[in-house]
Amino acid sequence: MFELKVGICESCQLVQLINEVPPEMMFNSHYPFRTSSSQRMQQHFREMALKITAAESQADSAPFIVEFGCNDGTFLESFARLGFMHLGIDPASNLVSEAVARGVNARTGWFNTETAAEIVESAGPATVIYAANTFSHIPDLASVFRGVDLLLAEDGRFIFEDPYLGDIVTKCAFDQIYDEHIYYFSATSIDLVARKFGLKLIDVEHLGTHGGQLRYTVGRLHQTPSRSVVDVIENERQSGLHSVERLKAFAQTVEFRRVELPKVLRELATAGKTVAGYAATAKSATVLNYCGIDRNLLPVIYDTTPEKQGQLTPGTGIPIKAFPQRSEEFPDVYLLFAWNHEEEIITRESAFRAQGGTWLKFVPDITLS
Ligand code: JHZ
Repeated sequence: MFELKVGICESCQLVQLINEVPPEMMFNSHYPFRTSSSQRMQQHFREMALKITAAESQADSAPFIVEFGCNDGTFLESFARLGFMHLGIDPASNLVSEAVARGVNARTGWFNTETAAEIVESAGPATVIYAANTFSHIPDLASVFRGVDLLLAEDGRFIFEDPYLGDIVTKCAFDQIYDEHIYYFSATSIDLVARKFGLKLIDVEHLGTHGGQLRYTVGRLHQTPSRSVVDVIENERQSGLHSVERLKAFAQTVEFRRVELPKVLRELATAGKTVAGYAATAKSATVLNYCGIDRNLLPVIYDTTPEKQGQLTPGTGIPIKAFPQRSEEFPDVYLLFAWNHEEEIITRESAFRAQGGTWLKFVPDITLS
């Protein structure tokens, strides 16, 4: 049993889980999440690959792209097609096989100081090291930063994307807090931590993906940071993002959600409405367990992942099934756990709304629409 408790480090301002779940318990040959499960995310990674390709084509040195947490190869596939030198590394062997089947050069493993040393010795320095939704999942940040320092070319860039503490707090996206997400990064904390390893934040970009993320670019101390670094850090300071008062106020709003969401579900049941969960996301484990929502309040959750179908949600035992194919089987209300893919989902599910279906959302507020 692991307690899901969050704290902040007073010296580096890093918001983080207090208890760590050993990574091998989560990221192994049964890992079910696929980057390709969202069309919008596929497009996002193709666009990012194009951006990197354009920049790398202008550079003097031959490009070498290393991605850790390469998952099913969605991002690296573009580089494989172009014949760019690349390498993906991921502990989920099942997904590495899928990446290899896509033509990606990928291997099973963890990214750390040791593997970075091996890669630089066998293949030379990386011009870009990339990680999306991965760095915030690794407890040993020091080992990653030391690895980056060893592997990165002198003018190389370490680019990573992760949920932004600023969005989590302002949108009350408390479900981003779950076992896999050990860190909740901000520009301030990343710059402070990177500097301990002879690196620094040189660019930062706000993204709409996964409900609000930052794309951080870290480089060496001689590299010049862009204006956005100064602006975002100043904005975080002015808004008091890392202050204990601000974080306590966030915790209080989260407490309201804990009471309100099950209340809405009880009211819907009393009104005779059928409700089903939309997507058995990793995030939903926090919502269900924290708000005490079990199969009495939510009898089923639908999800596209074959490995999740036929299973029960952890701790709350709600059956996960494949989505209904016929409109007669639609529920009256869908509780949208994959709210971070709202646009993509609501567009695709237009038949549900056309039939009178209602979406129940809980981020940023609890709404029925
Ligand atoms: P989604 C995972 O979190 C885990 P999750 C991880 N820790 C992380 O950081 C993020 O991804 C990036 C289903 N689905 O993307 C498929 C549908 O059924 O919000 C998956 O089971 N229909 C690495 O799980 C799940 O949702 C759909 O239309 O919170 C993925 O949910 C879509 C788009 C998804 O991430």
